[in-house]
Amino acid sequence: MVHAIPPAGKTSASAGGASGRPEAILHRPMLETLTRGFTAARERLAGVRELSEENVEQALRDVRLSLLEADVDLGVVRDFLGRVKTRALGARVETRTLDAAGRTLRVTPGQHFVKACEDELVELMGPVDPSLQRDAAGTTSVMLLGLQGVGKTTVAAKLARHLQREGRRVLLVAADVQRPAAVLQLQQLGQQIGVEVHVGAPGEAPPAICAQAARRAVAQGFDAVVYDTAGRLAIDDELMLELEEIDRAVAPANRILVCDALMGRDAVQVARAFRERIPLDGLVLTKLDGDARGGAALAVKAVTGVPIKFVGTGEDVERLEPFRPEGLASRILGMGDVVGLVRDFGQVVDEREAEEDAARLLRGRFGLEDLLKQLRVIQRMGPLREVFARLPGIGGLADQIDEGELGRVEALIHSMTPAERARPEIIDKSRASRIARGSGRRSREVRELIGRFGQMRQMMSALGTSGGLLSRIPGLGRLAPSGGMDPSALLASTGGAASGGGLRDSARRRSRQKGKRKQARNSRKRNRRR
Ligand SMILES: Nc1nc2c(ncn2[C@@H]2O[C@H](COP(=O)(O)OP(=O)(O)OP(=O)(O)O)[C@@H](O)[C@H]2O)c(=O)[nH]1
Ligand SMILES: [Mg+2]
Repeated sequence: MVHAIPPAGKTSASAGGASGRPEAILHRPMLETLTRGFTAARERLAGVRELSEENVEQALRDVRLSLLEADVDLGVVRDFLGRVKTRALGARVETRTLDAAGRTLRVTPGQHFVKACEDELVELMGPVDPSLQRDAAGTTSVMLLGLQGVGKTTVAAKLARHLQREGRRVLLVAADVQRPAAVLQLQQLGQQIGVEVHVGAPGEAPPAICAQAARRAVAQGFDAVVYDTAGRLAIDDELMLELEEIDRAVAPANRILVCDALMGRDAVQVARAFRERIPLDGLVLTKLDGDARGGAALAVKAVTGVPIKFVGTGEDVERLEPFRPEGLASRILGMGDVVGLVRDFGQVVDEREAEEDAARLLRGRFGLEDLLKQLRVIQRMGPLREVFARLPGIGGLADQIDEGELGRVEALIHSMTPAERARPEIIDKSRASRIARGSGRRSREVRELIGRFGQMRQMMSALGTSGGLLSRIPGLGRLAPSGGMDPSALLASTGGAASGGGLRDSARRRSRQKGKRKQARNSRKRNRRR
């Protein structure tokens, strides 16, 4: 039996979307279609005094359109909308609530609707347990299966990296002998992350290769084994038989299906078809960075009962995230994924160093060298555009980020001497033109950078612990003085982020206020003299 399922993955042309340009993939924030629908619904309810059958219906129409456009399974859409409606209209809307500090907060009907959507989205996609099981011998064995080109081999390496981070000794197994280059691909990835790759003898069949690898793992003390199997364009008997044989040969503790987000609704069909032959423990949804629709993420659990355990968000071996329905739900709702962001931040930032930065900033000694370090931390968290997309309230700005600007700022700082980096105020006209020459930029850009940095530094020391982009992230309060430095403000000249103007405005406002205070002091003095 052959299911008529279109080839997925490498045929990514469809992801170019309306513009049809393949590079457009990189410039479209993840799940854009869904976010657009929910944002429209939220805006529609922004001014209403209470939720009624009528205005909720209208808002749900926006949501419905985006769900269908995102290729979410029809039955799931109908069900989901019904549940949101019941939840939104069902309970009496409490318009007042207390926050943690005991202050009264007002909840608008629009917010109540968003909360209903959020709860239902989480319910739809969860519950999720991203942990991987161990077999009787204590080995975390993972068999990866899926159609051709969905990212199995990449996921094999990503999972190996993930397990390696947990302190495990991992063996990767090249069980794809279909594609001549497949073994080499896995070997290269293994080498990149420092993980051993088991390769079969010429002509050896995949089940035999896997069985041999399982024995080797026991004999040589590997406590995690990841089997990378072959894919096919469509689900056929030959593929299934081979997978069943491997399954019998090694009895893996985890049978993980890999699907890519580009498959849309087909991912659900594929998961169903695989599950009929092999009991699946979970799913990895890849290329979530490349698809603006992402409908598969919403529907697959509801239809097949197979939970998503991880999502892949890029080609790099580090781009694998444990799936968190709450995070995805708030991202879809245009509210950012703060928890995920904080987790990533924790992975790349050295706490002690951050605290030292904070102390230096408070003493007013934060230089361009420190800024450079901060820019690098942010870069390590992934493309700046993605970092922004996950911040609450400003996710929409992500599209305007110019990654190149970050590089230009770096180039400028690199051309400065250590003294200039520490005290940018010493950079006069002739130093500026030397720096410009060294970095291939213009003098004007050097002066602009120094000007903006000066304003930022002044603001940060005046404000002490608040104000910046990163300081608004709950949990980063401790790092606020250094994290609070808002590198995006430096990108203001190209429209990189909206905060540049805000910073300039408030600097101007503060200086006006200072002037007024001085005037008042002088006039008090004059009065006293009289
Ligand atoms: N953008 C993006 N690309 C990915 C992701 N995962 C994999 N890829 C890319 O997708 C392509 C196919 O990945 P593979 O890992 O070779 O897929 P496969 O399922 O092993 O392919 P076959 O072995 O031929 O069936 C490669 O170019 C990967 O770099 C992801 O999460 N995001
Ligand atoms: Mg492969």
